Amino acid sequence: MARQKRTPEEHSIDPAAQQMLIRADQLGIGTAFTRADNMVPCNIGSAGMCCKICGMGPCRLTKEGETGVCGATIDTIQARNLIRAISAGAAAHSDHGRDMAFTLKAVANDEAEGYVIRDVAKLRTIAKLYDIPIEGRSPKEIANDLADLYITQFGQQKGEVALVKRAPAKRQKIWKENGVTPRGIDREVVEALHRTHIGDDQDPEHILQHAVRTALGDGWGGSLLATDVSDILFGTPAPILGQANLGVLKENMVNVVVHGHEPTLSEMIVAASQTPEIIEYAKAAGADGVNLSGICCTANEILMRQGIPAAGNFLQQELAILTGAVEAMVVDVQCIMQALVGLAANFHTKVITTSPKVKIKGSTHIEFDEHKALTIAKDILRVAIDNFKNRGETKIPDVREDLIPGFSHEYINYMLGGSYRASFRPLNDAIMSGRIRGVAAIVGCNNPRSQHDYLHTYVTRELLKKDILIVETGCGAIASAKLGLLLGEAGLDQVGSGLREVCETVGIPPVLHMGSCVDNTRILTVLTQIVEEGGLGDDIDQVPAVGLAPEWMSEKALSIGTYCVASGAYVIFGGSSPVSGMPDRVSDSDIVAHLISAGWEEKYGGKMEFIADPNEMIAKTLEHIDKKRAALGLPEWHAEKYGRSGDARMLELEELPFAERRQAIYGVAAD
Ligand code: SF4
Ligand code: MSK
Repeated sequence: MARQKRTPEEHSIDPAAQQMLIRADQLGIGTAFTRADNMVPCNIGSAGMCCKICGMGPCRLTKEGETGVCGATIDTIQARNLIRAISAGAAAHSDHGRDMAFTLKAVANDEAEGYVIRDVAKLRTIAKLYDIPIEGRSPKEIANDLADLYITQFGQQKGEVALVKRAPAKRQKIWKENGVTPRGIDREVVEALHRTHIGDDQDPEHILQHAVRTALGDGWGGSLLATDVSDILFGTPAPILGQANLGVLKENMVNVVVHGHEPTLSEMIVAASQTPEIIEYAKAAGADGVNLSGICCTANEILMRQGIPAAGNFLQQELAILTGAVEAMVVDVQCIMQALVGLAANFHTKVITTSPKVKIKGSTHIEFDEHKALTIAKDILRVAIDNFKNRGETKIPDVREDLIPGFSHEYINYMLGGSYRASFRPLNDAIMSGRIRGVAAIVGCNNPRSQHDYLHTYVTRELLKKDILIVETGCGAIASAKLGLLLGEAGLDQVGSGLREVCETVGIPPVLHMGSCVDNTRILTVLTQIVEEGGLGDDIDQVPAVGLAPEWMSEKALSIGTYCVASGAYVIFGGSSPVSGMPDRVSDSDIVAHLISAGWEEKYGGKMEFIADPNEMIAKTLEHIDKKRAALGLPEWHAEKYGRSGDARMLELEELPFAERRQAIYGVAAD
């Protein structure tokens, strides 16, 4: 039975998306939104109760006490399904990290055309963490050693992944005690697949213990090193002006949209698009130049560093093509819908795949190779420019919003204290006093099963009112950008008075864009630095902080959630639970949900829950933050306690006669 069809307004809260959905309807073209309406999810599979790992199945368990042909129980099947999803997510992130490490190696050996080491300071800081000698050595010599160390982490068989030592000392001890410190990034993923083959690990708790180890190899391994190397090669982000939404596409220019995850190709396309030969080539084709924009996390990578606009988040990849104004959508890896190719056939858009790992039937494949990166990037742009003449009718929504992205943990540290006393002290103090009640990381994807961008922005807005500082990554950050929440002054009138004072004093937006999906590791680093600064406990699980992925859909989100939980965070997912089990579950099918919440909380201090109702997400976030504040002995948060300083107070004082103002500010009576 098909679900009831939703209207464009019910599909998305974004006016640009709504306009494109109306256009799709007029043209009779389907999108993920309409396919989601037509495709009713299987209620057995979505609850984690279907096993198809061997040829005796698939076994669908629908009754309490039922088992698969091999005797597998529902909790075993759910745990196996969950660890397989987490492992796929960890593999995706970490393979991205591996490619970054190989690129660093090639750059260090002068084998990567067009790339340079942009952030030598970060290279030296990171190398020092692993005792790689830096004094008297060239950046390339240091980079060569760091690349070798990072490449080794993937195939390492014994010991500990080297990056794990960047976690708080107490946390490392917890991992050791629970036997979850990752040995090698690839090893944990392979072992997860081995353990879940028919007839292997069948104790759900034991399976989930390895899920934690695999995810930690992602968060404190593959993803963390991906972020390190991206910063070293392309620059550590700092605030920069950008724009977001489909209105960044330009009528008079060749529009090239880069989509996927890795910055290696997109950064080179940015460089190629600015060369005189490409600009001339575009002009000869009748355009004013090449206009680049991004979708998904590739967008975040080049937005954070270069201010290149984001055309949209995950659910806007098809909508960008529906404008009719995109000459080429250039994709690398992850979150690329197969439907793009069929959709593009209605327009002139070329879908260009570039990764040796990703081909889509019907697309154009121009394989990327970091050794000839600039040449390939120019070739890709020429294909797009040649396609400009084929453009038909266009409809670009006149909807875009400014934003300030670029809040790397290095920049947050700097902005809080300046060059001479960079420190997390002011942030810790603001949390301790209650000006900032706590921190929420709102991250992750879009999912057409819910209203596009609604959960992200509703939860963000409501938490801001309660003095919660928000950090964001991934498609969630693009959702907030489109709503104007990533601008200095914009929306501060809707922010709690204590948080507002901090934002005004430091000069930051109340929502900090910290990057792409792999950059969730920046959030782990911030939490570690908060702990190391002192005053908020001696481990991440004591910090009044919560992670939320309200519109999650990818397996990577599950890996991120798991490594955050194992790092001590309370993580709330929206949407449906992949381990929900039977409706009104009471016994068997409750076990895995219990293990990943109360079970993991007992071991790691963090827990994972799936909560569909946004108001419940908000209530649980605040309840958790207040519980952590109380445990630290911090004062109870009061909405009205602050708000008598900052810009608001200054404006108030400006109204007063000089003598009274002097008295109010300095406590000195007029002469
Ligand atoms: Fe069925 Fe067991 Fe095979 Fe899974 S492993 S498909 S439960 S027989
Ligand atoms: S792109 S993983 S939809 S955040 Fe990183 Fe967005 Fe989720 Fe893909």
